[in-house]
Amino acid sequence: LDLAIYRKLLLIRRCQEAIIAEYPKDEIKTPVHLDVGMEGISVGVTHGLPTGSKVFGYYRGHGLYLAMTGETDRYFAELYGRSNGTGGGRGGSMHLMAPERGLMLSSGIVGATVSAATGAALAHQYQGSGAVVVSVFGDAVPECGEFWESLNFACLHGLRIIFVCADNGLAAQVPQSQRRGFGSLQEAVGGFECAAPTSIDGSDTNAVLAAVAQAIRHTQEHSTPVVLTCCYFRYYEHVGTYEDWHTGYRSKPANWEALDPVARYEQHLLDEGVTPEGLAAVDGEVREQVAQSLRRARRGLFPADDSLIDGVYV
Ligand SMILES: Cc1ncc(C[n+]2csc(CCOP(=O)(O)OP(=O)(O)O)c2C)c(N)n1
Ligand SMILES: [Mg+2]
Repeated sequence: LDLAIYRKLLLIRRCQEAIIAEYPKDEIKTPVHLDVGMEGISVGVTHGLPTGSKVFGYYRGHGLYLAMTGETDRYFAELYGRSNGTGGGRGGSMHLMAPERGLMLSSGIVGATVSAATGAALAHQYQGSGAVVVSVFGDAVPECGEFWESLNFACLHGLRIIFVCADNGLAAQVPQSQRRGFGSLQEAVGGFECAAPTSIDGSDTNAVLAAVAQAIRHTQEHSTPVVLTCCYFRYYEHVGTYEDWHTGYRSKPANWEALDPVARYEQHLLDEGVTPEGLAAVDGEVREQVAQSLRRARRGLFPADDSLIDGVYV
């Protein structure tokens, strides 16, 4: 089981390393919001979900997609704008989704998927389903009215929903101190009828797994929402494939290594007795999968010209 988690973490990391290597060739036209550094959250919140659960993500969503599907053919096809991509080559990196695997929605509009997630939790309640909904969003979302309306509605109706704030402290280049009229999200939701345990180190995959397992139990037993904040460090610029230390709005932390969720999980496995060769074998498989999918994606067909306005409602 632990190796299955490792495989997911590594798949997310290796896919994004491939994007970073390929992007300068300008064949991938979609903007990319990389979530390197966030792997522990993407895997931790999706790994142990009960059957029938639904996840609503957002534009920084490579990890959620890869953790929930494990597939890379349609993923890379989408990034290369090919017709066999997850969105027929039209959605790009901000709209990776797989409804058939429970990843229902993604959007480039900040906050937009939170109310849809809340609606899905209401549908579950109507249907008498014990499944949970997970709404994953960035730390700018609690500055949007839509978040508070959704939270209010979910608390009022006792919905089984887990709100997960993937907190990197930044909205593009702007720190929370310049945006928020409140302190922490956990404190701010204190008056609502929901559970809001203290925030979690999102680069510690095991901590996220444990917190989400606890949140699932809580929302199922008490029929109240749970609000989790998972802190992590965004490695690259807000959008694009470069590091941006030189721009001056943030600096590289001293405890850099401790913030790497993949390295931390590797250490956990080594401590558990997994051999370095065992880890290398997983890495070899993942690298091969990524290389093959990349090759196939670049050979894929672009959408036909006469399909230009398919899916456009006028
Ligand atoms: C409604 C809306 N307002 C503004 C924007 C412009 N915008 C794009 S990303 C972003 C920052 C969001 O930050 P956060 O929610 O913390 O997510 P992160 O990018 O850090 O993962 C903003 C303001 C937008 N896309 N949608
Ligand atoms: Mg942020």
